[in-house]
Amino acid sequence: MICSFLGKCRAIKMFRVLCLFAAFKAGILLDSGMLFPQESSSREVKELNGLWAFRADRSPTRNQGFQRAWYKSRLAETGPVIDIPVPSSYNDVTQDPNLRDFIGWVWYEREVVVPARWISDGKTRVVLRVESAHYYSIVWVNGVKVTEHEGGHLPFEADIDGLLREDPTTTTCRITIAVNNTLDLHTLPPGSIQYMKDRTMYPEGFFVQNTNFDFFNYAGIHRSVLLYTTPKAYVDDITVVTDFLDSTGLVRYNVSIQGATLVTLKVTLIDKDGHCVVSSNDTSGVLKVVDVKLWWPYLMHENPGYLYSLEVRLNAADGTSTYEDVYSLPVGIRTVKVTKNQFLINNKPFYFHGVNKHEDSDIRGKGFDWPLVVKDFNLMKWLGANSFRTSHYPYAEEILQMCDRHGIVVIDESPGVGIKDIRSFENASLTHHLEVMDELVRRDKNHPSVVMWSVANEPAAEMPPAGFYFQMLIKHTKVLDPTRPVTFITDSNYARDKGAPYVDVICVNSYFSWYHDPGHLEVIQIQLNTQFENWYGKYQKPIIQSEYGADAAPGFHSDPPVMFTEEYQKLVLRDYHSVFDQKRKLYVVGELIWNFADFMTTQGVTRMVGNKKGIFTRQRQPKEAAFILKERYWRLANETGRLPLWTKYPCSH
Ligand code: BDP
Repeated sequence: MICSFLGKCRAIKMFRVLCLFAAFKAGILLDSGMLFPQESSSREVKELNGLWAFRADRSPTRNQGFQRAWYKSRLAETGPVIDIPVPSSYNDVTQDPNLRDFIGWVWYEREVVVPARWISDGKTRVVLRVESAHYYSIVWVNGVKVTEHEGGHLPFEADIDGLLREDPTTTTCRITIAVNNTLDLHTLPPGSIQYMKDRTMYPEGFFVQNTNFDFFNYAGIHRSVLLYTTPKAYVDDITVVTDFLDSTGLVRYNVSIQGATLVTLKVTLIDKDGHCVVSSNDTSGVLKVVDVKLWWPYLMHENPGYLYSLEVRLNAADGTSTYEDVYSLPVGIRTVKVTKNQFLINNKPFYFHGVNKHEDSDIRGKGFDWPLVVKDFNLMKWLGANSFRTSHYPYAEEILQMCDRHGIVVIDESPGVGIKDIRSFENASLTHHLEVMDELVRRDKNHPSVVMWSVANEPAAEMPPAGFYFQMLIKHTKVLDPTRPVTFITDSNYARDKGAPYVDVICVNSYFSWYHDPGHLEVIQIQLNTQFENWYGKYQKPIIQSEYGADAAPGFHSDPPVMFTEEYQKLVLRDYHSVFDQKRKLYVVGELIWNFADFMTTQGVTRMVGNKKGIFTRQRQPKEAAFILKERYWRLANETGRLPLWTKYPCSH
């Protein structure tokens, strides 16, 4: 009896391991890694944040910088420069209205002292990395072009030690980065430039950038720029996929190595207390973790966000030198699955009660800022939010690391927002969109907090090419990562949506009593009920209300409530919630408020200094709606989860 039971268990375990292998093989198609730069006994990191010299190319063609080769000498030698902080958007840090709305190339420059040993020992690889610059970037070191990159929200890098060694007498190097924020029909997000040629109406050279998304197109170097080192033989990438059976965790891993063929490797999984749990000497395999501590979301378990650390230690030698490289990857062991009406984490139903965010704040725009990140996490935890969506682009990797550690669940979204023009479904767009998904999955695949990929927000999914476009995009993403569900966020009619058949989870945005039937709160419940019944009736897939909400100018009050007051915002929420409460027992698996905080948009008659649908102001102070949501989210957590001990008194935290 026991034998056959154990045999069955082994067979199931074997089957699990085989599935893990299959999932994994596909996931390692990407040719090189993008491991987060990390200090270790073999690696150094030098952040280049602070003040950079800066000049916007205001020439009519925006091309003077290239014509006059501004990268060839110090920027200050070819014209006036100003101080601009990195990381930060450049738009809101000066008093110059033309720079706020500037479109075209801007030039950044910084001189850096490189430690002499990085160059002299001949064994060190030096990498220049830009965590994100919006939108198109070209990078020179000492006047020599080292890389270029399209896309504003993901990192790119270049090996520069060869170049530095060309002149070993000097340890100072000059880094020049030209960044262009112009969007066209094939960029992500798309946009178009419109020239106004009627001289009776517009001045000479007048043009505007048109976009179909609702946030300010902040530009510049938004995240850290850094130099980091690795030995010449190094750990280039690590991929982990996890599973568990009963109390045994399974960590399927693959390490890819560059710079050497003859290596010895030691891979060790270490628990939070620093104890070695299991180790191996193979570059790939499955580690079995006895008495596994699973990674759980915040408010689903009393010990959320449990992370092991996978230490990879490589030793290699060539004819002349020996190399050692060490990299430690945080690993959370958990599974994600979707049934026709549930979203399962570790085989338990998970209900998203969370927020949509933006990377946005006063002065910095989209610039990365630790105090802001920490404040936002504290607010999310105060609110009882267990999840957020990275609307409408990939966020800084440091934010995902925080999510891993705090157990905040993430829907990780590509910058595919505002795809409304039929030409943005052409091959050039699809090719770029596929590349962006490669870059996104390559960067974020190992984060346990990331439970779903979102390939786009509210594309014109009813247009004829949308079916093929999304089929390709979703298939490709599933090949890159077969372990996570894929979605795109829809706002269109369930009957005409050409992409919905391919997604795993239906994510719907709707704004009843706001964009439709403005002022009529009484339509919300009936229309929302119809929305859910239609989508579920047609597709039988779990549904997330991925956006809902209403603008409220903080401090505006009225009873009876009218639009734009805090009372109206609260009532919209109340009516949505009553339908969520009926449907979450059936097939609705989540609700994400639009938006966590007020945020800046392009100027227009429907936006009064930005979008005011935040439940917090842009300065992160609560509107009345925040308290409604807080009360609800803690109630949901009490019903569905297991709270950490300190949450007995949540108000004090
Ligand atoms: C949704 C969009 C979001 C907007 C929101 C709004 O996805 O980007 O900010 O509408 O209008 O449809 O507030």
